[in-house]
Amino acid sequence: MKKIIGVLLALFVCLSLVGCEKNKKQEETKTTKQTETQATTQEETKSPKSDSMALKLEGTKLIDATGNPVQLKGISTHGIAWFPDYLNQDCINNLKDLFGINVFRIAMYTDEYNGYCSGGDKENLKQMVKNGVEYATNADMYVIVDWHILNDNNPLIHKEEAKEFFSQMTSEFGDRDNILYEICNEPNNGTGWGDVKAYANEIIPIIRANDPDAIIIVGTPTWCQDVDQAAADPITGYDNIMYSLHFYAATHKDDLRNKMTNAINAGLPIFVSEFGICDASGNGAIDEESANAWVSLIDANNVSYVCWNLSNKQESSALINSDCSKTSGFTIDDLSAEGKWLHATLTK
Ligand code: IDC
Repeated sequence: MKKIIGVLLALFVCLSLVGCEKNKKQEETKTTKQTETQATTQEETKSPKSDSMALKLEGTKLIDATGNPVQLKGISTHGIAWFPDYLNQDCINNLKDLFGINVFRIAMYTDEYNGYCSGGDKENLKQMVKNGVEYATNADMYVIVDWHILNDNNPLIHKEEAKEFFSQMTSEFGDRDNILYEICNEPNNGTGWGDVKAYANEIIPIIRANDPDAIIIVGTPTWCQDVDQAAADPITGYDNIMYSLHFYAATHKDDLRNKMTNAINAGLPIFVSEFGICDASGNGAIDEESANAWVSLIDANNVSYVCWNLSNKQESSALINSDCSKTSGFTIDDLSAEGKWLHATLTK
């Protein structure tokens, strides 16, 4: 008898345990379902992504789908081949929270260290760009895919690779509205606007075949200072084309600021897709006075701007202190002098 009672008791305990486990599982499913529903409801109350993030140009100004002016403010990676580890979701979320930025630029060098056209692993570089785009998209941010020419001073040098690259990127991302394509970082060393324009006229149709309306940013001669040349002879036949002006505040002052004003007055849509507040080498002393003069002018014209660079390299344009090896979770204390200036500027 005792034996039978023992067996029954054990059976009872077993059954109750199974029951508990089942309830727990049901609870878990419920919670997951609730989270999914919450996410869907939030998605539904937001207008669909294509409507909420699409950008277009009205004259020289960027506007959103409802016609409101948009100013993008953000951070550029250093070359992703040098500093791949900053391309991670936590990092992008962290930069968005800390600096309040809404755009992230992915700089893929074409001709420097392990560059796309100079012996780098093309597939791996493309994958990094794609990952960066996904992270920025997950964070509801805009993202610039930057074909970062520099050593290769004329974009025509690697035109064929550029065609193939932008064709692939746009076939992947052509239906997204948060992506901007920067087709050549900085033409330099005597490359004239004629060559840049010829290049642009070949790359733009390739992008447009897959993405009819993305903002396309075209570099200008002399490391993106000669916006006057583009203003005198802009690209025609396409909408949503912008022109980049780059400045390094300790080197470029009133002369370049005046050039920017004149080009805007002449009707050229300008995008400052890269700037630093040190000198043009990316190093040297920072010049906050000149930097602040730039920001006043930029804000007054609602121009978008992106700061160089996300790294802890020992150079003054690096935003992270060189002794900080984190790749996310930054606080103000981890920032360099330029990083602290950017933080103060973007959060005031
Ligand atoms: C610099 C980096 C530096 C790197 C170098 C490679 O800051 O660490 O060794 O490129 O050539 C630009 C360029 C940008 C430069 C930056 C500073 O777009 O690639 O980055 N700069 O020199 N234009 C003006 C300045």
